[in-house]
Parts: sequence; structure tokens; C-alpha cells
Amino acid sequence: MVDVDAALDASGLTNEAVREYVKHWAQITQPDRIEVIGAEDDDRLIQECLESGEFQPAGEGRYYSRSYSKDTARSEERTIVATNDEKDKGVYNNWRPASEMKEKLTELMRGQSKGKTMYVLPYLMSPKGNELAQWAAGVELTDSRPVVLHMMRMSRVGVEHVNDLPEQGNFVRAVHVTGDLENLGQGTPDDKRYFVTVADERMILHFGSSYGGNALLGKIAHGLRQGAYDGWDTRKFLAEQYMLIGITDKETGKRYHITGGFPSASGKTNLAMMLPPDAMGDRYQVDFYGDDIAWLWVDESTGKLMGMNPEFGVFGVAKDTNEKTNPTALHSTDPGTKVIFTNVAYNPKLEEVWWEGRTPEPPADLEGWLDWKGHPIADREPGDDSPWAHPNSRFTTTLANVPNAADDFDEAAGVPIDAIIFGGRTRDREPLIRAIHDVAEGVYDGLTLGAEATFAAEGVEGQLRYDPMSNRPFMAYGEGDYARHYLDLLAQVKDKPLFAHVNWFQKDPEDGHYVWPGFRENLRPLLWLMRLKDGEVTGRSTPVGIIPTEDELDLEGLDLPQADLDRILSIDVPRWQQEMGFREEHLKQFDRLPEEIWEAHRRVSADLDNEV
Ligand code: GTP
Ligand code: SPV
Ligand code: MN
Repeated sequence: MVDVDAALDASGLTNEAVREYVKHWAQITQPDRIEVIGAEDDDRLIQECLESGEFQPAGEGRYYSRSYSKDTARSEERTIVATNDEKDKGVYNNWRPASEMKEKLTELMRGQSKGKTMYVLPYLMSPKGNELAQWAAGVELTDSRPVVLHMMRMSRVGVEHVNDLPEQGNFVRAVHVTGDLENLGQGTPDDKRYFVTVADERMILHFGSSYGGNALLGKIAHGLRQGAYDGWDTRKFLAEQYMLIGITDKETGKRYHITGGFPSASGKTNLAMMLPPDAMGDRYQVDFYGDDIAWLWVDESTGKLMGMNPEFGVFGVAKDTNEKTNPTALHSTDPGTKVIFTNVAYNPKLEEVWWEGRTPEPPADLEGWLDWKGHPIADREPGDDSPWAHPNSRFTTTLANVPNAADDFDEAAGVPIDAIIFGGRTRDREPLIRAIHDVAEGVYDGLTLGAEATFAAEGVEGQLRYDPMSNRPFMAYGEGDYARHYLDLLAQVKDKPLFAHVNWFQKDPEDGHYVWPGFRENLRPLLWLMRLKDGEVTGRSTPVGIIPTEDELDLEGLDLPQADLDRILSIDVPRWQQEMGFREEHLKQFDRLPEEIWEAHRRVSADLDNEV
């Protein structure tokens, strides 16, 4: 048995509860070595990864890694929220009893780190000193060095985050064991992976992956599932899959903050890193706070809804990121950023990476290029047009590398929230933007957020895959209780945030082109929303919210065909009426759904019926 005390003493980790926890799990997973990690270990660990082949160089201060080919995304079916009370069972959280899951995971993890190092990563999922910092401390134990390097970008790490805890035992116990990736039956009936959050014991046990949300436990397991459970349990806060931005109008000096959720891979990172359109000059500035998670609370002294990003980095989708769509994202991966690319295409001779949409055409000279599985492109069968990069390939970079990071992103205070927006990939029905003043109707809108089903098995034509507040894969407790918590928290807010639903993805039914250019142009509807909040415009009332009139929307320098403009600024009432039936079925699944939500649903339905 490895000498745990010696390793912990050498690192200066003094928190007794953490030391007990490390010993407990070292006895189960049986690593050969133990290493406590702080920010100062980054260069050494990168060097070790380069030597071991876990990383390869991708130009100066840029690294390339490949994950096991059946381990490239989160697995929703294998993700479970366990507690000691069946009342926590919801429609989406795959609830199971805590005792059953703890026993199962302990057995799966037993002896699995033999021959390996157990890295001990104390982390903080909040800016230091933040109002919610007491729910933000955790210690991830992992047997994967690349996971350590990802976590060091995505969260603040170091023993100081646990040594000084006011209550020594108050940290999330997050255990990650990779397992034998080639023998886990990923996606088969004999799947051996388990990703479990034991929410009422503040414990996370993930077995069988070294990728993304399955392995970086501070990120979505703690930052979303555990955070959401703690926020509800204490009635103090919300932990949501939201981006968070600041918008400044330099002409008027006004500054706004907008948070909101779009389902995974639907544009949060892109919106948060948005540069204003060239045609708008330099009047506006968009500041990045967060692109994937926001924690929201009510400031007791001012009554304002506040928000902060618990993360320290970005785990962004590579696909279609380029100089035109998102220069900010591209430059957050510049030479010297110590970015880690995962599962993009790689050329070891040139030390370069490429992904679909990086340039209009792939590199013409195929020499040396390898696809995301490591196969030479030049050896492909004729007609093989499978993507070079995995569609979920990603870049991992710290917030400090993001060119439009807000000056105060790391400050304790957080920012006041002016608006909460929801959006998904919807090809019809949803206009460019519709604003909602009423809080219950806003929460109802979030609960009925949907995006197109991405493959046939998951949905009926025209019917959405509902994804409440974009939180479906991260839901920690029952949806009815979740809605209640939202309403109760917002009831304490004095200056209510404005809600809005946005859609960048409406398509022309004839030729399928996106009718809204999206990306940087998305600032335009958000500016309208802020003017509406300030009473400078009134918009046009519809049964589903207020939409901009054509002349209220700043379209300066944007050449949009009239037919496309008409489409995104209109409401298709019969299509909406059909949608209301689907929504009713969706909401009926939820136990204890507050009556206010049903009232909002009936109100919108009746208003739609009165339109025809
Ligand atoms: P997660 O990290 O999975 O939670 O995703 P995300 O919501 O941060 O998504 P992201 O911004 O990384 O975008 C995912 C994909 O949507 C990328 O391929 C983008 O190029 C594309 N996308 C983002 N914004 C727009 C837009 O305004 N219009 C269009 N057409 N595509 C967009
Ligand atoms: C998502 O899937 O929504 C992500 C990436 O943000 S992961 O960290 O893998 O969850
Ligand atoms: Mn996400």
C-alpha cells in the first residue's frame, strides 16, 4: 500500500477530512503513487504527457490529444443521480438509491488504479470569496494525467482551496477512475460505465471514461448536478447550463448582463465569445463571463439577481469555429495559450490541427494528415467522406486566454442579471426573438425549451426533444420541485430579469438555408431586448411574447432578403397551436408542477386560440 501520509505531507495538504477521504479511496482503487496537484505542476505534467505520448505538440504552446474512439462524448444513459430519498426521482435524472450505487461503484473501482498514479486535485468552482464559494470546493481523485491537465484549465486548483475551509469536511468528494476503456462495452447492453452523483452526500463517483463531462468532475457533475442539488436543498441558488455575458453601449455608457441556456452544442460558447458585427463599428462591446455554467443567487441587500461562472476555462466545440464565425474563440487557442485540442484532425509533421469548418476546404496536401482516430487521410478509400475531426472534438483553454474575457470575471462579487434567454435549434415556429415580462411565463418557457430531435428514434417529425432550461442531461432532482425553486427564488428578486426566447436556426422550408446569419449578428436581437427592458421600444405583442417590429431591430449593414426577415419576425399560429398539445404532454410528466406554470400554459393556449 502506497504511503498516503508521506505524499500528503509533502504537498502541504493539511485538511484532515480531505486526508481521510484520500486514504479511504486509495485503499479501494490501490494506486502505486499519490500526487497532490496545484497550478505550479502544469508545465511538468505537460512534459510528462508529451513524453508518454498522451499529448503531441500542435505548434508552440499548443497540445493535441486523442481519446479512445468509443469515448468521445457524455453518456446520458449511463449518468445517474442517486440519493437516499426516492422523492428526488425526476423524469430525467435516472434516479437510483444511494446505497445501491455506492456499493456498485466501490466494487467497480476496486484495484482499478493499480500501477497508476492517483492525482489529488483540490479545486474551487467559483471565484475565490464568492457568496456561493462554500458550495464550490471539491477534491477530484483521478488516475488520468490528461484529465488532470483539463481540470487545471477548467477550474481553480490547489491545496489552498481546501486547507482554509471554514468547515473542514465541507467539500465535494469526486472520484474518477478511468477503467479499462477497451473492455467496457460502451453503448452495448453490457455497458460497464457508471457516472453517478450521490447528491445528498455530496459525492461523485465516475467510472469508465476519460472524456469531458464524464471525467472532469468539477465541470458538470459538480458545477451543474451537485450545484443544482445544493442550491435547491439550501433554497439559496440555481446552477444552470447557461452562458453569461456583459454588453456595453459605449455611446450611452449603459451596461447589461445576460445569462441563458441553449442545449449542448447549440451556441453558448459562440454567443459568449461574440464580437459585434463589423457593420456596427465599435459602439458595442461584449464581455465574456461564462460559456457553459452559471450559478445564480439573490443578493439580500439589493434584491438583485446575481450570477457568476463557476468555471475557470472553456471546453468548446471546435466544429465550424473559424476567423469569420468566431475569431475570439479561435484566438483563445493561439500559440502560447497551452490549449489542449481533443479529437480534431492532426498533422504530426506540420504540428498542426484542423477540423470541419476551420477553413472552407480541408488542407489540399493530404501528406501527414491523420483523422481523429489517427488514420492517415491519404489512405482513405475513395468515396469515404467521413469527417476528419470528430463532430464533438473540442478545445480546452483557460478564461484568461479568451480575448473578450471581462476585466472582472475572476472577482468575487458576480454581476447583476438583466435578462435570462433560452434558445434551441428549431427550424420553424420560433421567431428570432420573443420577450416575456411575466416571471411564471418565463419559467414556463424555459421548461418547454426544445430542440429538434437529432435522430429519428428520438422524436416525431415536428416534435421537439424537450430540454428544460437546457438542463435535461444535468437535472439533479424532480422537475416540479425545480420549477417551484425557480419561482420562489425569482419571487425574492426586486428588479426582475426579462425573459426571452431566441432562435438562430430557423430554416427556409424550400431550400433549407438558415434564414438568420447568426453568430456575430446575434447581438442585434439582444440589443433590441435591452432597449425593450429600458422602455425605449415597445415591440409587437403576440400570444407567445413581444417580438420586434422591423424598424426596431437594428439591421444597419445587414443585407437580409425581405422574405427571410418576414419569416423570423412572425408567429405561425397553427404551428404554435399544434406545439401546445405536445407541451401539455411534456409537462404532465412532472410531479408537483406548480399551478403557476399550468396557468401560464393555459393563458398562452387561450391567447393563441383567440388569434384565429
Ligand atoms: P456545449 O459546450 O456542448 O454545451 O455547447 P455550446 O452551446 O457552447 O455550443 P457552441 O457555441 O460550441 O456551438 C456548437 C455549434 O453550433 C458549433 O458548431 C457552432 O459553429 C454552431 N453555432 C453556434 N452559433 C451559431 C449560430 O448563430 N448560427 C449557426 N448556424 N450555427 C451556430
Ligand atoms: C456539454 O455536453 O454540454 C458540454 C461538454 O458542455 S461536457 O463537458 O462533455 O459535458
Ligand atoms: Mn454544455
